[in-house]
Amino acid sequence: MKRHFKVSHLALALMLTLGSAGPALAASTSATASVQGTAPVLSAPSNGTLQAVDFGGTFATAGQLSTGDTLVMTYLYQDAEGDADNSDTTVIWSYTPAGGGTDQTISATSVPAAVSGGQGTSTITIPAAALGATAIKVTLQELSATGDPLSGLTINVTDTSLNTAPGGGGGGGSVTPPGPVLPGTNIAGGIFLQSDNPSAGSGAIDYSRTPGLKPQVGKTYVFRAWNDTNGNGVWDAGETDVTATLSSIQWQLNGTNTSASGSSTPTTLSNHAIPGATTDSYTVPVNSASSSGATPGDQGFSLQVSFN
Ligand SMILES: [Ca+2]
Ligand SMILES: [Ca+2]
Repeated sequence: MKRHFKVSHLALALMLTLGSAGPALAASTSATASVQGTAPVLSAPSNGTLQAVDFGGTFATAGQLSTGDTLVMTYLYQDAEGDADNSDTTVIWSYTPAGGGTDQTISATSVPAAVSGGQGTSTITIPAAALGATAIKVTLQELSATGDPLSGLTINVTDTSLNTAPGGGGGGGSVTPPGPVLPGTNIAGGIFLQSDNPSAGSGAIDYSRTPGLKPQVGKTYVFRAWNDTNGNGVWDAGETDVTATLSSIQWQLNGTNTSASGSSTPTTLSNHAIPGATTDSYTVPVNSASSSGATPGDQGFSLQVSFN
């Protein structure tokens, strides 16, 4: 008890000392609640639509998205108090795989607006795994680095090729081409002898990249497409087989059959689609079963596969 009394006595002395040291204070109200500003607002630079963004990019095929394409999202950032942009940290790009399943995210490089009234951007490269996906999606939130409130609304774009809800909601005047996503520069295709059992890293000979190596009548060849991550045109170990996600395969005959025409008149074919040859394999037929229209059948022509 004695100790307790001593401390209280000391505290009282301090309070009296502090109180007498300052100037005489006027009367004061109680403090208000904390000062509040407003949430930041995002809009499309192209047309000023609120809670909307614009899209641009580089497209391997005009009018349709392809793997390897670069997509750039741009937004106008405005904050009445001058709080800095932090919306870039909320950006999530994704796609639904062609075969279904859960949405897959796409890594992005996002840059905030430098000032209120400036533009923020987010850039992606469409991955090979997005081949065949119907659409590219992106979400982001109006968010500032400081201020109260920090956040505004969430913008949900379910298809970067649309500029009106429902489905799109991008709202801006600038959109991307539509899906489904075509094979682009990072997808390679090759023609192999079926009995070579081609697979990633198998070293099986690619007849479409081996000049002078002639396919044989009666043999069965297979077409394979893969994610050519190192861009060398070779199906290396670890490069994913994407043949099954293609939307179409078409075997073709090409060229002039001079080497086989003999006493017949040479025939020239340009991307002649072989009827029914739309799967991943083709057995070169004898003359009577050939679609070439030439007397020596498929002999003398080149095989080629177009795919999407
Ligand atoms: Ca603010
Ligand atoms: Ca490769």
